Amino acid sequence: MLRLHGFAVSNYYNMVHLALLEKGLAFDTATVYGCQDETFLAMSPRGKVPVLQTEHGYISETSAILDYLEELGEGRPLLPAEPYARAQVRALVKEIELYIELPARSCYPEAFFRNPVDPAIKDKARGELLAGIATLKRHGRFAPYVAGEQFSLADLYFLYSIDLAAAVGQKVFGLDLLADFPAARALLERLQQNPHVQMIAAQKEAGMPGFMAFLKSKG
Ligand SMILES: N[C@@H](CCC(=O)N[C@@H](CS)C(=O)NCC(=O)O)C(=O)O
Repeated sequence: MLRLHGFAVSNYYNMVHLALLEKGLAFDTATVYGCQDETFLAMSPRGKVPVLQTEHGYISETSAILDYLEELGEGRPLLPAEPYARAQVRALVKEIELYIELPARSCYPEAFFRNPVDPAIKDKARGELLAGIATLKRHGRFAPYVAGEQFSLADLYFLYSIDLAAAVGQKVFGLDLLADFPAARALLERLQQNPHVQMIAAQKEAGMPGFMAFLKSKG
């Protein structure tokens, strides 16, 4: 059986968790925080979560895990059948990851842990975030899902990147990144009605004290 390693506060872990639930695959979970211990690096070469344990071995990197799950060909597909449409979903995934999640992440210390971020890094992140949101406005279809009529991998990245990016916009830059993006706000509301999304949100809340204790133990 598949085993998902990671922790419920991690947005990347939650992308894979939601994919497994939506696809209806059998799996269980094991709590582990990303770290540089040799034993964990043997599972995840860069020391990050999520990691998927399969009958063949471990897979790290969210997009590789999600592709693997699609290629198993079991359960509900989260990519369209047609190659051009698949490429559009993958492009949206990359755009959200590279141009929204990653610049927002560079400001997480200040937004969520009261840990000031270097002004030069913030400046760069602000410009990149604005360009990333503009990219999503241009490319996303929101009909009602990011890539069109079907829930897809792009919605996983959207759901678990946009909320954090919006919080960074608000807390670090005093910007409402979704102010003139009603389609994105409507999709967030729709996705939050999904029982699996609600379950993951409850697990995130329940996992917060353990994660904070882990951070404290690292000093
Ligand atoms: N590129 C990785 C990013 C995953 C990632 O950033 N995971 C974070 C948690 S959300 C992590 O493991 N951080 C722990 C660390 O860096 O020590 C992926 O796509 O899976």
